[in-house]
Amino acid sequence: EVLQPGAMWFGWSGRIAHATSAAPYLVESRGVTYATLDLTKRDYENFYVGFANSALWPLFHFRPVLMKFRREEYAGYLSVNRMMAGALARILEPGDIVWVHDYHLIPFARFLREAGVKNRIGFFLHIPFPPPTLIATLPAAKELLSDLCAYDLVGFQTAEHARDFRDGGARLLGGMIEGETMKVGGRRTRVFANPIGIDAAPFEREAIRAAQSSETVRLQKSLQGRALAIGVDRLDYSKGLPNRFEGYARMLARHGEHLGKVSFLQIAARSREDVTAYRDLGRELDRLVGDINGRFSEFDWTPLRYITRAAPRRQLGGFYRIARVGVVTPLHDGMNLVAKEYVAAQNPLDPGVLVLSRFAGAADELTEALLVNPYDPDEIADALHAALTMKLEERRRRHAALRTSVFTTTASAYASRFLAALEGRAHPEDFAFVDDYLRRAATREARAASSRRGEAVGLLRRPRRQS
Ligand code: ADQ
Repeated sequence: EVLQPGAMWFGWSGRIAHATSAAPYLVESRGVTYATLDLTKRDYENFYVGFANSALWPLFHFRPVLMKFRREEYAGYLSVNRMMAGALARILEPGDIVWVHDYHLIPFARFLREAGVKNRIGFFLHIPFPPPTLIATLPAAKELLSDLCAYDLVGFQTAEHARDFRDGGARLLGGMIEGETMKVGGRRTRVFANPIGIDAAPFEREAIRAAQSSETVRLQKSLQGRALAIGVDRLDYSKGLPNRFEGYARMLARHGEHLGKVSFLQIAARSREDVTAYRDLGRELDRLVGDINGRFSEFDWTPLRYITRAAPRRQLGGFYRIARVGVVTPLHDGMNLVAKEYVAAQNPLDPGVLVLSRFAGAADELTEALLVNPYDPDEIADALHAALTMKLEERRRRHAALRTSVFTTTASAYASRFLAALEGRAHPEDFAFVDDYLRRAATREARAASSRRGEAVGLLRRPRRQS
């Protein structure tokens, strides 16, 4: 993919160094500048492991009990944001548009403003936003809400997240709401819902190709005619894996006709292992998988195949395509792109069935999936049974509706809508650039490519148009 010259990617390098970089390390590739900064171990622990992933992540996923707030970690979060904003401010040019991504960088615009930056700055939150009573439990709630108001535009995955943010601003900061605009202390911020999507057509093409690959053929052979159910997630407590497995076990116990007739493949890439809650989850799942397989296995059948490594992206499409059921049951999720990828990968003539949590952002659009409350393992069990026994005609009807949605709200639709809102107009010539950018920003695999730890925090400087 050819990026448009003039674009810049700016963010953490994913590396830990003895000293925080004074200036970004610059690499040019095909006219695109990658500007990255190293963090010290202490910065990494306070900013990334600490405040971002042990306070914000659990709270924003409705798990206040898992939230660990420590003032020194919040101070580290602010200081990394200040340092990164200062480094960007020194290389920004007047016409640049700045698009900041995700919860690691909420105060970024405040520090850019303090450094005198007058450019348009937008922010997109990839994860859910908690309602006012929940965000109020965070000791830094008011400060973070007001930091979001330093942006010109704030985007959320769903209308509900956008509304919860506006309600929080009104209740905690006394903000005035006029339609999509929130006014706090003389500043106006537009707040809107802009669901993220995937590059649906290329993903579909890749899936068709991958279905013929040696890996997919091997998987197919190993099934020996059994139906495949598939789950693909990061190993994260927001993804609801224990309830998913329990739901599957209940389905097997209750509907004996599926014994020996279905294989569940769960690919769960280990993630954030520096955070205690993730290690605890790993152990809980090891035990649960052992229980289920011990209880139901036959000498020639394993009901649950469990892999704790990431699968190469080019394989996944083929696996999705041959899976009769796609199981996506997070307890809470900003969007969940796996749900969309599963839909895009299906054969429209003989499609599989998507079982989807009501509390994934994707449920707003993918209403023809089998929607479940992921807190109820029996509801998951019922949906799995319904999916495995669904007639072709109903599978086709549901898939056609899901497919239309996935092919409409694509990655480029998302990006062009955000940029149009940020600038007040659209520039179709930038979309190719943006597509590629999104692959970097929004897909886990791409984050892994740009960062040793599988996650980068980044922002975008839009290409200047040659007029
Ligand atoms: P994530 O929590 O990482 O992202 P998700 O959107 O489901 O969640 O996945 C991102 C990508 O990673 C997908 O392209 C998926 O295929 C890939 N992936 C996930 N598990 C994998 C595995 N085990 N092996 C290989 N690839 C895997 C955050 C938010 C989401 C939001 C996205 C984008 O938490 O709610 O949808 O950002 O905004």
